[in-house]
Amino acid sequence: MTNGAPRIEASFPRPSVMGVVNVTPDSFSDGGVNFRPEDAIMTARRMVEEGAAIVDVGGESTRPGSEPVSADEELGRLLPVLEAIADELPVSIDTAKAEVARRAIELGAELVNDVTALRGDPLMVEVVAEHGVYVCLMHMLGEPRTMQQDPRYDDVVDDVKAFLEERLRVAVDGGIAEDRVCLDPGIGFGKTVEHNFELIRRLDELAALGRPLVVGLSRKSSLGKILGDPDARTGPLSASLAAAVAAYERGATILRVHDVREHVEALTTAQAVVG
Ligand code: HH2
Repeated sequence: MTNGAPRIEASFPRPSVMGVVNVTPDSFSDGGVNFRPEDAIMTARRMVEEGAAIVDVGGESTRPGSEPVSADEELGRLLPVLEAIADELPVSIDTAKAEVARRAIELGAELVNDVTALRGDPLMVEVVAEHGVYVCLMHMLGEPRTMQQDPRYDDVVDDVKAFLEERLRVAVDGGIAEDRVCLDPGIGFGKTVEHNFELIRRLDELAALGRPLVVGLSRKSSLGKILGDPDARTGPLSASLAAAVAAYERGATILRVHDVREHVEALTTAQAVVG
């Protein structure tokens, strides 16, 4: 991808679907399913056939309580997959490591999905700026190992908005064109069930930052919890679809999901109904 690529809004019209491909043994909802490269490659191709605008390929779980993996381990998982698909399909790389992002971009990835919003690796800003790729900056309170231990905010929406505004400024000051950037409230990353739903309810306040919003609610435990299981670790597809449609109606541009076909159908319908 070059600096002459279209604005992110042009590449991802509202609503667009980002399919999740976790090349990990331990992700919270699909851990192991796409751990073998051949399975990940097949899943990615199927997701694009089903209507995903991009597939988000990750080699490190960020589920609550997870431990980080080394860059070598992450690349060992990702390279066989990226070598097969990154040139053929629209690919996003889900990593906080500049070295992993750089290798993925060289193989054809067009978006860097950094759950640390450029805080995890001091070289990440430069890698994104230099290659002119898209970047998703996500809010997270704390770090995955401990983030769900009693998260607190003054006002969750105001706090997340201020954080995203600051990270957008860091990105732009570091040479990343603003029209390459999308923002994400980071559902489940240092947030209670009520925090997560308040962020969706008031998503228009985050949309006021003027950048496209990515929202990842798919299968997250808050959905299982509101359906009556206080110990839920995941949520069902039905709840994921309802939540994705609610987020779309409140301004989400890209919905990050595990079940692509169902979400494309639900969002196409929502778009036809609400315009
Ligand atoms: N959620 C997860 C991972 N990456 N990236 C963005 N931008 N937004 C999200 O909400 C988001 C994300 C967690 O989901 P998953 O990838 O399925 O699980 P794991 O982190 O356990 O691999």
